[in-house]
Amino acid sequence: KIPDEQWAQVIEKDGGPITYKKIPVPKPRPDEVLVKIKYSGVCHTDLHALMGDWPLERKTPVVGGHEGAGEVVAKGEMVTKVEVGDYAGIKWLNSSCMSCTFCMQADESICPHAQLSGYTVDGTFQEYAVANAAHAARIPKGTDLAAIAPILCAGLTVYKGLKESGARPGQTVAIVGAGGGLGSLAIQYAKAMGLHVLAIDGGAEKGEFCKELGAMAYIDFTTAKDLVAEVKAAAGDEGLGPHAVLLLAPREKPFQQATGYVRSRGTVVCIGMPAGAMVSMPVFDTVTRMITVKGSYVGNRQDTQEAIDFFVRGLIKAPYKIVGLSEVQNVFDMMKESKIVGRYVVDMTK
Ligand code: 8ID
Ligand code: ZN
Ligand code: ZN
Repeated sequence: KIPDEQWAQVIEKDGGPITYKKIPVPKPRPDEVLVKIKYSGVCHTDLHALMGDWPLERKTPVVGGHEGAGEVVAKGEMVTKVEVGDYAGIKWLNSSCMSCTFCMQADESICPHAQLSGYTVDGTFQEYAVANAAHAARIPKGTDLAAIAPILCAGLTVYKGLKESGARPGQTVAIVGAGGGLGSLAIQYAKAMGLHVLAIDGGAEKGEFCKELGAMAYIDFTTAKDLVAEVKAAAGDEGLGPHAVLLLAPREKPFQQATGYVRSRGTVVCIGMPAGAMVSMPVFDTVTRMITVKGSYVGNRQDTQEAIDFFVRGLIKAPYKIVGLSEVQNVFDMMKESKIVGRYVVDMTK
């Protein structure tokens, strides 16, 4: 009952448009599962892949997508812990070597041999996709597959980023790009982790949205006269600033502002990846205010299961919109103009 051909969205040339076409259904290798994808989220990383704007080599042509949720329909002979019929998720980390020093410490996202869904290997914008069984996310039976799809990259990434920030319950985190895909989930995870949220994004609609999701304050970067001062003031505690900052926006400017408003001893976590951008900060302040600046890149298998567990417990409710697989380019067009509020998820049957 597994067909030979299927519909897919394929990146064929830098800059796009992405091509909706029929391609062969892949076969799982001995250590892989074949997942019938029901829904896939559309991440801004998919747009970077389409534009070819990162200094990281991409396969061409490549099927895009890396937030795929579905059901296992076949598996390789070495796969023992996953059964046909199980729900599974395919994420950015499609596989890693499992034997380098990073993999041995479960730091598989920095494995030099990692394979990336929708980038170095075919991803989840297709009806059937393969992933290494150990890296495929385990999703409990009965879970809403459309709602959980964005957890597989956006949710996992912001959950890991919040852990990396070291912010503790009761403290305040500023989320930059709070109205987007990662941002909307970051508000929800931060709230579930007992943090106060200061949301930063552009426009009134995203402001309403962030407050509905649980942000205590919203700062509009498009109208703020002195963004740094406004963020410090909104964080309370006599203007000391937020304890942590999650930089999620795919623009350079916030990466040059964050050390200005983060609290002394605070941590700035870089997650968004604007093309060609640099982080910059005054050495004097960084030293005398003891500021930490670090990067955070998706998460490992354990982080994945923890992020899913928050969702399954009903703690994470970020709105998303569903469109057909054939409409991925329309989603990219809206994303380029920062018009998306929350996340888009594509339905593989349409
Ligand atoms: O593991 C990782 N580090 C990881 C994982 C997943 C995604 C990194 N990413 C990267 C993506 O590649 C992308 O560069 O995170 C970035 C954001 O992804 P996204 O959340 O999927 O993008 P989005 O839905 O388009 O949201 C971006 C938001 O940023 C706002 C936009 O208005 C939008 O709501 N924004 C912009 I553009 N400029 C801003 C600014 N100056 C800003 N918000 C605040 N200040
Ligand atoms: Zn992603
Ligand atoms: Zn490795």
